[in-house]
Amino acid sequence: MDRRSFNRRLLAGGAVAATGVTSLSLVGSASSAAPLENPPKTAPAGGQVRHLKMYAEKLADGSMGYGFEKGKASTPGPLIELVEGDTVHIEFENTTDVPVSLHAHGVDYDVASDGTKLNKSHVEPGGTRTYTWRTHTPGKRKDGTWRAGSAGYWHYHDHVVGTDHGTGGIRKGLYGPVIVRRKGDILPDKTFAIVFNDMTINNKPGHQSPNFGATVGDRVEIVMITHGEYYHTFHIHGHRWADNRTGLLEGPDDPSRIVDTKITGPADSFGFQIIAGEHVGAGAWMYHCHVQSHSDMGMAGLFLVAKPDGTIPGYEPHHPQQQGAAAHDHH
Ligand SMILES: [Cu+2]
Repeated sequence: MDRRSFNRRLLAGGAVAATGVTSLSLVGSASSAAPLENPPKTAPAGGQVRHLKMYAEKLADGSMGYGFEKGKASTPGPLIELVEGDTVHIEFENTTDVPVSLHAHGVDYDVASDGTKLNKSHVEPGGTRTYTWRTHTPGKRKDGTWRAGSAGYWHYHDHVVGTDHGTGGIRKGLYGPVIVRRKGDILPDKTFAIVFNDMTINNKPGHQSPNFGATVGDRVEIVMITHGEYYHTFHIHGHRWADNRTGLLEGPDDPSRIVDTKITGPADSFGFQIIAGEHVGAGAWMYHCHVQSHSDMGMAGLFLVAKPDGTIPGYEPHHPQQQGAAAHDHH
């Protein structure tokens, strides 16, 4: 994999639904002793040095967002995807009229890339700053104990708008997903970011939650992030996952608990992969917060799983404008 194809994929994962993207990127060789009919693609070894350009912008409705291109900011911001061992230099430009920053969870950085006012690593209006994030593989320390690798479902957010904790920036939509993969991790066909932020989903108010689309058999990855003031229970209908790092089982005896709900609180993040419609077929499958008053207030959307011919049995779109929420497409 070359850096260019990876960056194209990063760019493709931005605000606009990435239809027609031809970049394959992150595609490694699927190693397997037994021949499989459709071996999933896997993450290559890390160790690349990547370069990204990122913007903080104010959107027309008064909200704020991050984007890889000027004028293309979104909430959530674009997916930043790395492999353990990678370093990424993010040239960050603040196009807004207030100080903004970029603060990451899960990756390694010097204090100069912390993204807080405390150490002056934020960006004044009109300014630019390069944030550098590093990642590492698991390893044994000299004392014989193990240190974790960086792999995981993480996120980034502003840490200065409104308060020194970025409370105003997060509320306005300055957040986005980070995935650090381990060499050999199975790659999905598409990735969706679902963020419970206060009582919104992806900053869409109640009863206007985004819908996500896939075709039966697609390997769909969900990055679930929580922000704001409340605790929630994420739930998706018809599909289950393993409550571990990847959401996937390593084998039939893997002791990971299988779940279809997960309690999540502010700044928490997790992710998993599911095969769309596996054992259950096409349909409009709900996903929602399972705190009853929260779902009643509209923290609920649809995972629209289509048949190969594109139809979704029993589904009549009441809000067609909600369809086609941005996917980070991996085709
Ligand atoms: Cu909730």
